[in-house]
Amino acid sequence: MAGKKSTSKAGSYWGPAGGWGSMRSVAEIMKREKVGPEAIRELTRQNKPKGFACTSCAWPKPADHHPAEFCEEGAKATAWELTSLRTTPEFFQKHTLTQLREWRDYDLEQQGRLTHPLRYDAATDKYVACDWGEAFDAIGASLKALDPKSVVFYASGRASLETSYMWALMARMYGNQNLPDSSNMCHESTSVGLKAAIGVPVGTTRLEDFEQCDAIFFFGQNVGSNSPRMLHDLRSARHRGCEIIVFNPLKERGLERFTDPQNPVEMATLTETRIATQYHQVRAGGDIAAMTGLAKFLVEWDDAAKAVGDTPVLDHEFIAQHTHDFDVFADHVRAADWTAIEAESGLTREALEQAARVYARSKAVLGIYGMGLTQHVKGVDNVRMVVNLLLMRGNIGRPGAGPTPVRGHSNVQGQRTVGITEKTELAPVDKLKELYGFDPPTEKGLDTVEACRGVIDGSVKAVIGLGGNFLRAVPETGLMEDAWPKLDVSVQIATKLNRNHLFAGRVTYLLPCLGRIEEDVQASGPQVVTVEDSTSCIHGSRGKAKPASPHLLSEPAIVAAIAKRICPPNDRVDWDTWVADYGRVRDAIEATYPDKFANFNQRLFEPGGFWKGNKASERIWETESGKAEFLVPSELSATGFLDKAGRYRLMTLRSNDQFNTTIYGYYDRFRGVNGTRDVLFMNSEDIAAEGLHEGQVVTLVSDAEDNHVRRREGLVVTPYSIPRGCLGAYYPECNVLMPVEHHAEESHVPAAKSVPVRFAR
Ligand SMILES: Nc1nc2c(c(=O)[nH]1)N[C@H]1C(S)=C(S)[C@@H](COP(=O)(O)OP(=O)(O)OC[C@H]3O[C@@H](n4cnc5c(=O)[nH]c(N)nc54)[C@H](O)[C@@H]3O)O[C@H]1N2
Ligand SMILES: Nc1nc2c(c(=O)[nH]1)N[C@H]1C(S)=C(S)[C@@H](COP(=O)(O)OP(=O)(O)OC[C@H]3O[C@@H](n4cnc5c(=O)[nH]c(N)nc54)[C@H](O)[C@@H]3O)O[C@H]1N2
Ligand SMILES: [Mo]
Repeated sequence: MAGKKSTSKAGSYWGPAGGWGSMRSVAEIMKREKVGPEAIRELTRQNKPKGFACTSCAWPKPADHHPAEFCEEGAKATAWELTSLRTTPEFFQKHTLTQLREWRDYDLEQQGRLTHPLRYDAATDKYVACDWGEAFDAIGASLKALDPKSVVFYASGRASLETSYMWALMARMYGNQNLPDSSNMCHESTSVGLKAAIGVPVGTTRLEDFEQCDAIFFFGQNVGSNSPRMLHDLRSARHRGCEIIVFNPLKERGLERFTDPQNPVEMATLTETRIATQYHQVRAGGDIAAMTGLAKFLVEWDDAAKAVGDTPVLDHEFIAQHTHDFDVFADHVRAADWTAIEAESGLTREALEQAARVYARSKAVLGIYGMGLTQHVKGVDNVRMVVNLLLMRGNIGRPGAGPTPVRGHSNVQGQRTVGITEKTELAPVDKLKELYGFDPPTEKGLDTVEACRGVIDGSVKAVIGLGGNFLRAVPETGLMEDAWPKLDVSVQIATKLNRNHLFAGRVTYLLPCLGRIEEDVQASGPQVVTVEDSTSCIHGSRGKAKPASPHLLSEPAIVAAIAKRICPPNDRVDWDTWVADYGRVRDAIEATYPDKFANFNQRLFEPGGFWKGNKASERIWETESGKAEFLVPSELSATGFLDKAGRYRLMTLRSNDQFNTTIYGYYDRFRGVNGTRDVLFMNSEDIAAEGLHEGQVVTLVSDAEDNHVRRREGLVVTPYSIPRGCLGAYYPECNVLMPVEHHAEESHVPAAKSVPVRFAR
């Protein structure tokens, strides 16, 4: 299964985000997935009250929705799930896992939906169909034979609140909280950073804040590809005159300009809205420096105003009443050195002054950010610098202002809300004890990085995956793939075949489940599930499509069946009743978290979702000091390593044609890359300095200086507008270059946006 020949011409796409390009792209995937009329009908129900919540990103679903409340990426996600293609037991009869490991991620998933539960047969190196009872009994028996401490329950952020609650409870009743989830690779830097700084682990803003802000500071998030529905909010904000100041090493099209595919006039006249009013191509890892520069201007202007009795630049009343340690922070930025700030950020003092001027004159500012901030060794400091900046002018807890992390998976925030966490302090230990009469474990569980370490060193004996593609998404994929076959138990609950499934342990099962768009009928009738979006609003979701196969079980049914076999009997936890009626799971969620989920079952379909509340947005600070905390970052660079000759900062990126490890296609339209993913984005001056040329095929090696050899061959040098010393390439194909120990210090998020690499000679 060789890849198509590259026709890459990076930077050659001139169209806006959205527009006709987006319509064409949707049409293509509909054709490729051979979807029927049902999928088209489902699209009209996407993100609407009584419809289903899109399985793509976590951007909020508005109360007054558009006629079509989906975007290019959402349509692709729907087509992907409702494909008419099937990966049947006959397929597995034809291919051994050894053969399939040569296939591309794209080709694996392109076989379509899994149809039958499968057991791995070592003798033939193939998956064979089995029945559900056999699978559950074998999984149950093998897990019961293990020390619970050696078992990991990984969750990808798509599973519903109901499934997630059951999943976390199962792990704790079984005897651990080894509950890593995709959030551990994603916004955990947010959860740790915001919690420490403002007392809540999530953003404080909501959709209506986009109607009230007069500036948006936008760091390291690629809206056009990863949360396109937000483009509507940005576009309206721009039309009101709101300024949008972008910090991103790459000129991302969605941040530059947008044509609304839902607006016939814009489409017909090719009208675009310019999104960014300032675009700063910061170096990868340079945001702490850039924000220090902004803060330095603000403090200096404020000092100057004070000296002559002018109107202050900072909100001193807010700072005095609501914050802690401002003086320490202010002294730190006063002392910061401009030469160092310019060198690390790659931005001039004049450029930073321009941005700071906008901040200083704006009454309400949103700080929006994504993986460009969280996935660094100093990812938590990055997040806290955004908070510092906002706090300086009271930009938290009032309309149009506040930190706005853009979450990834459609329910990743919700999973943490209902107990999927390895951290005891975040688990509802007392409530679980009170409700179910058992002693939940209090020993900290394994997060993703720790789980990887455990797989590599052999202390982890079993990994059970609720969705996702753990082995492909994690760092150090070389050592991880080598170590996986040593597992005693490897179980994956999934909708489509992916690379993780091609690595077997001693006992290995692949369990196919219903997707969220499909009808889920249980004893009490058709079921509804719920998800939480990036702004803490909770939405019901009703699947209506015909299931891909009659042999599929729902995620709650699979979790319950495993739980019944591995957890001690408990007459207060009736797994079967929960599966028969998910409303009973919601009752349990409400009982466990009464303040967030009051009247849960009555509020499933409130337009725009129901808001679970947020203390920081009311300026109630549940922090150590009882106030919002300023933080002095420990270093100016977020990378965690020193620059040196030959060393580059590699950013691993998503294209416009993928959802994480799911590769929809090979056309990264916005970046002008077609037919290949083996590209290496590089500054022309660096290309010349390295003695390379456009189109040359090169090998990158790890420059982590930890005595591990990590190589990625076959990357095509592609000149691109990117700061010197930085490289860009696609995730997950470059994860092999990421050391497992290269992660955010406090949150353990793998530092995927500044990986130290050099060219192999
Ligand atoms: N269609 C689609 N939608 C998705 C996903 C998908 O794969 N496809 N994934 C979902 C998930 S799980 C997540 S977490 C989100 C991810 O969405 P994003 O947060 O947008 O993540 P990335 O695409 O990895 O890259 C983020 C951006 O950060 C920039 N960047 C890299 N390094 C730095 C840096 O040091 N500083 C700054 N300022 N910028 C930097 C990159 O140029 C890129 O534009 O999207 C979600 N939505
Ligand atoms: N280098 C690098 N690595 C990264 C990142 C990066 O930017 N750079 N980003 C990180 C981030 S932010 C994240 S969130 C992770 C993503 O890591 P994961 O969440 O583990 O990966 P996904 O690719 O989203 O998982 C795709 C698989 O999920 C399964 N699936 C899809 N829908 C369903 C469903 O409804 N139910 C079930 N049970 N299974 C389903 C399908 O089998 C599909 O193959 O990757 C991380 N890894
Ligand atoms: Mo993510």
